[in-house]
Amino acid sequence: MVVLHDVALSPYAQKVKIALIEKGIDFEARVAQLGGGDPDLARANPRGEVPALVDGEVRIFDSSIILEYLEDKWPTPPLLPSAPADRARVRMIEEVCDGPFEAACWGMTELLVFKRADGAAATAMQARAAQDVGAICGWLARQLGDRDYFNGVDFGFGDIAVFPYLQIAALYKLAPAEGGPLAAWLDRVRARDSVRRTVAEAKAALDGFRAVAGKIMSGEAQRQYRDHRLEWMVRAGGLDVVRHGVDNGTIRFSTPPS
Ligand SMILES: N[C@@H](CCC(=O)N[C@@H](CS)C(=O)NCC(=O)O)C(=O)O
Repeated sequence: MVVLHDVALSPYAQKVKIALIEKGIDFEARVAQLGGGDPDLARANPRGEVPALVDGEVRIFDSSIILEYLEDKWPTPPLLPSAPADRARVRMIEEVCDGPFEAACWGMTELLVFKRADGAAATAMQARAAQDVGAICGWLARQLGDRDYFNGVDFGFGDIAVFPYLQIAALYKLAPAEGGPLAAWLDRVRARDSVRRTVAEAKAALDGFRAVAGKIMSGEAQRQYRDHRLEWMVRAGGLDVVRHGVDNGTIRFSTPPS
């Protein structure tokens, strides 16, 4: 059986879980310990990130690469559109969602849960996150156009790519605009079994996340600041947040695989 190294609140892991369920693939979700100290996860993914997928001898990291693998190995039902231009469109949506969209949502978590800044600095950074999410949602609404799904006629990777981030943005009350096309799309997608199960598992993991947050804030474990996230933090005015996190050992950077 396929094993998914999982953290239910991770948007990247959610993408893979929704795809596995949609494709009807039998899998075991194994809860990973982030921040080091999980040899199983380290074997599956030298970056120490979730998601990682183990299929017999095959070990794959990175949610986008895992989705492509699932589509290649289990093509039915297809979750990518068939026309080359549509496939490229969906992959571009995924690129924006996994990059700047995720980074702005993650920035809000750093501020609201991990209390990385306070006072005027925190207010300015939250405003920046809201501005970024608003701009990205405008772009997403144009991508959706008059389609029911980002993927096209049917639900697929285009939708899986957007859901985890729009869901977080909605929790933080940053988006989507009430009554708009993205809100209608979100309602449509939330009604799917794959999404309901993924959301229910994420809600059930909230207490565990608070415990991990406590460990990170006390310096027992570290949050990974990488690529888009790190860039967002610096761009949003959080250079001191990074400096402080490095000094007090609550932040780690990515390390090359060895
Ligand atoms: N590009 C990767 C990103 C995965 C990622 O950053 N996962 C986060 C959880 S949301 C993680 O495991 N971080 C490791 C850590 O915080 O120690 C993907 O698409 O799978």
